[in-house]
Amino acid sequence: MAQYIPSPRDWVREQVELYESSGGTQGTTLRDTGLPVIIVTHRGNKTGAIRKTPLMRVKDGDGYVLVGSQGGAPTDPVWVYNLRADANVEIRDLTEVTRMRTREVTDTAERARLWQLAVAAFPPYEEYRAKTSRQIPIFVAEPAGKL
Ligand code: F42
Repeated sequence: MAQYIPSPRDWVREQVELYESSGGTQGTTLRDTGLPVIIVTHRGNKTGAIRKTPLMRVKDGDGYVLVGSQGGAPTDPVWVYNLRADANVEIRDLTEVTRMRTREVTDTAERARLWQLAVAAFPPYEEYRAKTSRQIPIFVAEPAGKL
C-alpha cells in the first residue's frame, strides 16, 4: 500500500481531511463560494505516493471534467503531470467514491464544449483563464467500475 502524502498547502490539506474524515458530508464546497468540490485521489509520478487533490465538481454525464486552472497561476499544477503518467484515479463526490480513468483532452472542439461546462459550474474559471498565458489543461474522468 503506497504512502499518503498530504498537500503542503494548509487550506487544501484541511479541506481534504474534513471532506474525507466526515465521509463526504462536510467540507464539500469551496470556501465562501458554496460551490461543490470533489476529491481526486491519484498517484505521484515521482514518489509513487497517494495524492489527494480537491477540484471543482464539473459533471459531464457519468463523468467529471478536471480543470488544471490553479487560480490562473503561470504553471500547470503538479497533479496534471501525475494524471499524464497514471490515468487511474478515485473520485469522491460527497459520499460516493468511484474508480475512474482520466484522459487529457486536446481536441479543440471537445475542449471548447467542456470549457463551457466548467465555466457554467464555476464561473471564476473564466477569470483564471484571462490571468494566464498558458493553455489550461482539461481532463475527463470516466467510470472504471464502482468500488
Ligand atoms: N485547483 C485546480 O487546478 N482546479 C480546481 O478546480 C481547483 C479547485 C479546488 C477546490 C478546493 C480546493 O481546496 C482546492 C482546489 N484547487 C483547484 C487547488 C488544488 O487542490 C491544488 O492544490 C492545486 O491545483 C495545486 O496542485 P499541485 O498538484 O500543484 O499541488 C501542490 C501544492 C502540491 O501538492 N505539491 C506537492 C509538493 O510537495 O510540492 C507535490 C505533489 C506531487 O504530486 N508530487 C509528485 C509525486 O511524485 O508525488 C511529483 C511531482 C513532480 O515534480 O512531478
